[in-house]
Amino acid sequence: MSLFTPEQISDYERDGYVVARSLFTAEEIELLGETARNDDAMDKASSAMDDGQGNDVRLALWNHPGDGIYGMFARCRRLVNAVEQLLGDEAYHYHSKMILKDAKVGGAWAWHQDYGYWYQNGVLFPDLCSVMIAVDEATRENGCLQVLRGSHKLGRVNHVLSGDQAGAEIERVEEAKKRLELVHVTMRPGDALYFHANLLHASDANNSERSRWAMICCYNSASNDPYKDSHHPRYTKLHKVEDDRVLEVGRDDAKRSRVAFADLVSDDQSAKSLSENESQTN
Ligand SMILES: O=C(O)CCC(=O)C(=O)O
Repeated sequence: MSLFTPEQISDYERDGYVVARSLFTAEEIELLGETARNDDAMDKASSAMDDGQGNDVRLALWNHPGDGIYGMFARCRRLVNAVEQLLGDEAYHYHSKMILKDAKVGGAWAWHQDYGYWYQNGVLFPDLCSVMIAVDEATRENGCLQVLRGSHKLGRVNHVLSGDQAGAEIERVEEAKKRLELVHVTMRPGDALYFHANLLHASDANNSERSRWAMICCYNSASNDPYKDSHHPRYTKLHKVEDDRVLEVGRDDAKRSRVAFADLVSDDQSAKSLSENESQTN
């Protein structure tokens, strides 16, 4: 089944993103949120990175989608078929992550392109797409994602390390802001934002009383297999599942979580390789 209309595909090509409203039902998204909030392994695996503004951003990441509820979201036909429409190619799972942006303390994300990181991993083309699934409602108050509409057309902008995060060069971002519209992407639980790997995006800290958790599933094109090994997988066939597996697995306590979380401190070399590159040139 193809999800997006030709108009939505044109929107994605022009803007670098498109939102699929209510991609997941209230029951599906509640099961996802409940599993994640009770997932001790996720909590332990989650790492806090300094946002450089006095708060921490917390996230947990896993490379292979698995057979639990996280995997059913990342592998279900309604979501993946739409990614393949946008990529114009077979998609494979590059990794997924949960952004645990807690009430009052959840940190800000600097302006960046995902490809600013992934370029370091031997990925030649920016032919990747991320899908941000709102677990909680995302509003301006709790730090929803912000995007610069059309910024995927800038190509890859240099990224530099600031605190624990890599951000796009600030001068370019400021100039891009003068020419491109800044959009706050507010979302209801179950909405999904599909966005291009070169889209500039950021978010503010969460100073509100309400958490803003979101799961982001990232896909690479099969034809864009990285030319070298990194901490994210090279081409690995993605086995799609029928859409009703989300609920079936979600309702079965014994089957819910079950993914191998990455050790972000030792495994995530993208930011580290940026700092190494910088010191080489300095
Ligand atoms: O959840 C957010 O606010 C931003 C997350 C993000 O940009 C990322 O994981 O690359």
